Amino acid sequence: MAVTLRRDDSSVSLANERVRVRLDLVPCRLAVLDASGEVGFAGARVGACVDARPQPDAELAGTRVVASLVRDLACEDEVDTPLGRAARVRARVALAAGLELSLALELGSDWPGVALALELANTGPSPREIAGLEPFLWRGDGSARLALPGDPRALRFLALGHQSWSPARWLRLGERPSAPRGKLLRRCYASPYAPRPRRGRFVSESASALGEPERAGLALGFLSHSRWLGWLELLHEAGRIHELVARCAIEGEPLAPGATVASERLWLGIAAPVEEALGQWAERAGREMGAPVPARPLGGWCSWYRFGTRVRADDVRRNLRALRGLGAPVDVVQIDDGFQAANGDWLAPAAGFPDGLAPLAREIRAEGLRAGLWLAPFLASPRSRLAREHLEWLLRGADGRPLTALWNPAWPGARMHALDATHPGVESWLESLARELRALGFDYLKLDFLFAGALAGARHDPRAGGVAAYRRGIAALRRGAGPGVFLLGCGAPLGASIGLFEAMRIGADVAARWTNRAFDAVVGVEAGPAARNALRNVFARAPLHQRLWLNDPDCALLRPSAPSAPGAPMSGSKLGPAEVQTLAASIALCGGLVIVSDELDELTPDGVGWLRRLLPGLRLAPRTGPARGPVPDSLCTRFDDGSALWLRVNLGEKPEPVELDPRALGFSGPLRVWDVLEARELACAGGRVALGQLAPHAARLLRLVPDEGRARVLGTTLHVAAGALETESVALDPAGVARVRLRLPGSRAGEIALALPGEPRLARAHVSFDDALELRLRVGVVDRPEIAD
Ligand code: 9PG
Repeated sequence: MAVTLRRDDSSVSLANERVRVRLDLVPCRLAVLDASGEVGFAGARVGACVDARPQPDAELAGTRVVASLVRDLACEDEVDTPLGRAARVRARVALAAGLELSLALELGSDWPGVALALELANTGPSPREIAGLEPFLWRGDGSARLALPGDPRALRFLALGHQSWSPARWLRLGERPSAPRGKLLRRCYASPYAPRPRRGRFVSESASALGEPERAGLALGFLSHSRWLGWLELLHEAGRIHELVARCAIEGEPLAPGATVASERLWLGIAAPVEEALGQWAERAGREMGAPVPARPLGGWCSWYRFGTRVRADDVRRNLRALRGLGAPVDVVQIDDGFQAANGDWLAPAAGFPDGLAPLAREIRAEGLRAGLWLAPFLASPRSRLAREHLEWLLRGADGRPLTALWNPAWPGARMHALDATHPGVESWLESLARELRALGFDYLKLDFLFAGALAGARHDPRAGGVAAYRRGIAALRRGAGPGVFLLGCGAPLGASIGLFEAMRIGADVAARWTNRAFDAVVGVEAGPAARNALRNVFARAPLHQRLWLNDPDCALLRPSAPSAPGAPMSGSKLGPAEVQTLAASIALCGGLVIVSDELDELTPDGVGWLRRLLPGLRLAPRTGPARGPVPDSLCTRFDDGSALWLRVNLGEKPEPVELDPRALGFSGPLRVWDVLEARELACAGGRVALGQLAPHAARLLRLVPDEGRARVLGTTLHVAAGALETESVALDPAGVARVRLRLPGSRAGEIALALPGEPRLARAHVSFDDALELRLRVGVVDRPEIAD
């Protein structure tokens, strides 16, 4: 199916089987609707905010001008675009005296939406200040229309959150959105130019979704993130939406006569259901920005959540040894914050690392593992040599003094400055720093507090904005680290990071506690280190996995509940067994990194069992269930063998009734269901199954296997996948002997349960093997034996 391009005196339209795009010429108005005409919008405009600079934390200042008449049109049936072959319409549009826009719309044959590019030209005689560009400006006036099926009161707006730790939530209209308190906290958790959210004004960074849960809705998001920060704003009152806008803040110098500035490219799509919107956008943004997504996730160990800044070389050594004894497939051992003399002086070791980092990196690599190191490359303590010797490298505020990027009481002096990566000295320093770390043996870098690299401020290169500076800095680190390095972003501005990282932290820090209300209250958003805060983002941002990077849900904490040991502040745990299990199962279904952060020798056999079952990671991206609450409460991963893993959690404080609806998960025929956490089969006739009440903070994890009348592994206790990863083949011969081939890296011991055709009972066996096993199991003569070939 191709794209149909039509043009008449008053409009031009592009259509495929899924969407219809119409651009009215007098005045310039855009409509994108699905094939039925029931989902989408009409009457959207494009515009700009001019004759002012963008101001931190404020609405875009200046004069708002919107496109009026479309002048020249150029239509092309097939062109190459960053998203593939597409039809394209280009238009020149009058904006205001001395300013002109050019607009491009691209639609591919099977795209569920359109890509929009906007460029502003200064056609006047003098330089002009441009505060921002507005590639999508929908206002509920005149003939403008938002078409969204369902009950308008049930609409939700996905607020994605600026950086890794910022909350991502599906907001109800009328709800008061949370916002960080005060300037310094906003600097950390929100993007510099997006306005402060309040009742009636929702803000989402980079991308968003709008619609009623489980119904079709809109997917909106910036596809490119090369230079400018972009966000979406929704204004509403008394249940009515009156404005929905996509904006980019344009930093840097005034636009010279004859010069042009482009907005970041925007995606405007229709998602059915609206829960698919985030994945729809992310898939395209990842493609546009060339996201280097590895084929396989990593598993490993991290020092932070057990040792904090007091980590010592011996702590790492001991756990490295314990990992060897475990025989589980791990890839990386990562040293976190605490090894450095000061933030900025990354190559000068702290007292706990008397021999420096090189011997430790060597020991880790001698085990065949990646050696991982944390660092916050854009931060510098005022006490560091780096800041003292290179004042000119620091990002400055409007007053010309080095800006305070952050206040973290865990560090000596607490106050941190940010580096300006547009300074050539910083750029080459970052490159040589990464080169030296690689030379020490580190090939996995957890780059943290990255928001500091994209802050608003006065830079050495006045033409570069925060995003350009940030991307230059990360590029310098990657150049220095060389090929094969694995970069994990953390505390990172998500949009600006697309295309730069193998993996990305997508939520707040975990902690060995469920909530952290005191921290959340001080900060104003749910960003305090706590299992619940981390998990909410895992459920909200699950669709980013494999599309933008590997998601990092943060670490598994498998230690038993216990008070902290005296003098070891992060050693205990307040998590109960159900909470540990919910955290572990959610990390598994996330499909990305699986990193444990316990003292391994302190784990109980239960904890060790969980760790073995989490590794290797599942790899696949789950689908999220309906966003009925602040975040979806279920994830579902489909495997190539036709089976699925379905996780339902209760992140709330009241028991909730749980129901399994196989149809909603895409199963239509007969089904057998294995309860992974209880290691037993559940009765399921194929229809909905009531699963009783789910206690607060608890989880159900089920494996769904289509019953196709042949012998199959229904469940195992070898891995959370419960058979989906480890079953290579099952064959049943007429004599009633089942041949089962299992393959799973590591030392394994556990149970397998075989479902046999026409036989309600399971055949169970205890198995133990390293890496692979071929098992012959006498299961008796069965009704419809299969002939093994
Ligand atoms: C090391 C830690 C761990 C952790 C990171 C990050 O706002 N704050 O003061 C703040 C402090 C620490 C923090 C996040 C915020 O955690 O996510 O995994 O590496 O740094 O310091």
